[in-house]
Amino acid sequence: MQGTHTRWSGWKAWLNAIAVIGVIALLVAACTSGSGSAVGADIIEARGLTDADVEAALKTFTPSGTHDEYLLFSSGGHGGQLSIVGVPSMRLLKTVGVFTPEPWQGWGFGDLKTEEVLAEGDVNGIEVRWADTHHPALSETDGDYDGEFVFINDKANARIAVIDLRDFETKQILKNPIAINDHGGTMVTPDTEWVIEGGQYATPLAGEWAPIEDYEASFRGMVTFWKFDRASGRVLADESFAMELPPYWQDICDAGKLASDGWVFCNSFNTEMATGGVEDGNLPFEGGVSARDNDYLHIINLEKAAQLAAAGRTTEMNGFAVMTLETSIEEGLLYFVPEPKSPHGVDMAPKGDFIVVSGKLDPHTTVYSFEKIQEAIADENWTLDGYGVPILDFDAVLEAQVELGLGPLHTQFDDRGYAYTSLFLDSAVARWTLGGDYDAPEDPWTLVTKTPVQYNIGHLVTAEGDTVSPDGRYLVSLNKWAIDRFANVGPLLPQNFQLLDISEEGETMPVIYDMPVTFGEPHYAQIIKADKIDAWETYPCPGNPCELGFDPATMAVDPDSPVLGNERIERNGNEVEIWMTAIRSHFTPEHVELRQGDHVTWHITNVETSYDATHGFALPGYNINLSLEPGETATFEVELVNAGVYPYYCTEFCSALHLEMMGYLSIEPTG
Ligand code: CUK
Ligand code: CUA
Repeated sequence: MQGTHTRWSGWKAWLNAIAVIGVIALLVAACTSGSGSAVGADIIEARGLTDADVEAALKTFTPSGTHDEYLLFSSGGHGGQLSIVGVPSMRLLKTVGVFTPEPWQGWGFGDLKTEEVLAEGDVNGIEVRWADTHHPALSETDGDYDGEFVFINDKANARIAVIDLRDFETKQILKNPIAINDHGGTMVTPDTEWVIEGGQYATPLAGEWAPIEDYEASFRGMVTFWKFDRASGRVLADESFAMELPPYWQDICDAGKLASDGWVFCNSFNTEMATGGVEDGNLPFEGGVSARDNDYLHIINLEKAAQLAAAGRTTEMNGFAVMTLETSIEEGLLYFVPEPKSPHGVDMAPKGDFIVVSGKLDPHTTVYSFEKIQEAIADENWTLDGYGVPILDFDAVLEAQVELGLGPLHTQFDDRGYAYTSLFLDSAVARWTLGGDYDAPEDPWTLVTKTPVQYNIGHLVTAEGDTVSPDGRYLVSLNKWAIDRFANVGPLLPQNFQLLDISEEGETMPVIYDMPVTFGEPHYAQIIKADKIDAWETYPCPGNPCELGFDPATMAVDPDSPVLGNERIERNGNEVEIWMTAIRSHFTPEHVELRQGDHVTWHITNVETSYDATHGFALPGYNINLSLEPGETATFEVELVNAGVYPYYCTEFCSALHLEMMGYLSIEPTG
């Protein structure tokens, strides 16, 4: 089935290419024949477009009403959100509120269910309402995206979030109980049993304090495995565990698949254990951390670790199950392999056979064989590091090194045996061939071509490019700098997503679109076939006659939901409860007459069942702003500290009489 699908995609790419060439031929013919009436010829001339420009336009233009074939799920960077972009049109479709309040979605402005999720991310009683998101991870079944959930990490505060793709809303935020910050997250195992969150800058674990002079003894790295329960759509913290690691800076992780299913791979840096302090005459971090020629790829036997964790071979830190470094060494759960020159990025090839790591300061990318790693472990072909972790022999596990260019970082794959690596210093995307069983069109392990990108590429992503069956077709280069690409909008520039057409074999791999990115620095993104997403059009209305008032937090009808015809205000002393409905174009009730000092619990249901009939609810002066999607119920609580007359109103232009969709909250002064 998958094979047929891939071949058909290949054919479609061909047909598209033929269609594009056909249109260009027509345009050119029209031009040269001097027929002034040919569609486009005037425009091409007036705008000074080249053939390549016209081809790029034809490949990306998506006529009104037609939909993109792929969706890109992008990290929102230090905006703390997740954004969804159509591919190939590169139209921004949605930014989902995750760690940061988001007014359009009423995310974090009174709506209790949203406030509760955001509060799950509080850190030791401190409200943290932003995040530095790096790596989104779409849920997988058998190593392929299934379109059900997406996870994302917060590097700054060691948190992860769960977003349900039925309604594209964040359902859960988890603060890692033992870590201050993270980076190697989120990644998922092939059936999404585990969500991986690797650490970054080592600290004493569980929020403990130790002097920096005690770094080697008291600071530690970590990787956390969060158990995901698909049925409830939640991570189960009680069944999750972490592994204590040496105080190297774990960087990015990837899960094994197929041949390597059950294993996890994280690269690291600062195995020097540099502690900085340039102001005291010490080597600065940038020098100290990159002093050695090698750091260590961490190779973790997750399957065995999970069995031991379930059997209680963990200790508790801050109420969380942690497998000590001692246990991991004793049980053979952790191995290292040297990785050259400031490594960044670790990417598992589609068949689960090769692990690709790039050293930022090495022009080569290094490919390890999972099979050889297993042999080296079986043969005990290792030396020990300072903490007693076996370091496998580099030459014994090396499959290939491919010279690509300057500053290689991250790698993705396609369906033809090509790998694509970002070159930060070269500002380029390199296409090269995998060896082994991949049957690439050119010789194995060779650089095929490089396409310049603008500028300073970090991650790159191909369509389904980190799954067991990548699609190829499109590649998005996530560039850190835009410089001259867009009109000057002041000293803070957008970043630049560039779309590359990778459907042709060999050396042709053009940039066909530039998209300015204005939501923080996205690091990673994933591209999924759009038809895998089966999102709701409106919130469900179960039963017959059906019951409206769905609560996205419980994914069920709220038993307290207001019902048409039974809207009311009930008072019990200073406690007031309101059941309100919203429908085009009125709220019921329209007069809410209360007293200063009242404490109000206010429910509103949007009783619409039409696609896109969203209402908003804004209450001035009290920081209340809700988004009520069709069929949804929301509840907020408010303490009426200030008297006055407050017009509440709908914020979505929902009908011709939208402006009239309002009411008065009258708060009578007391004393
Ligand atoms: S990282 Cu930013 S370019 Cu967080 Cu995956 Cu490499
Ligand atoms: Cu409802 Cu405007």
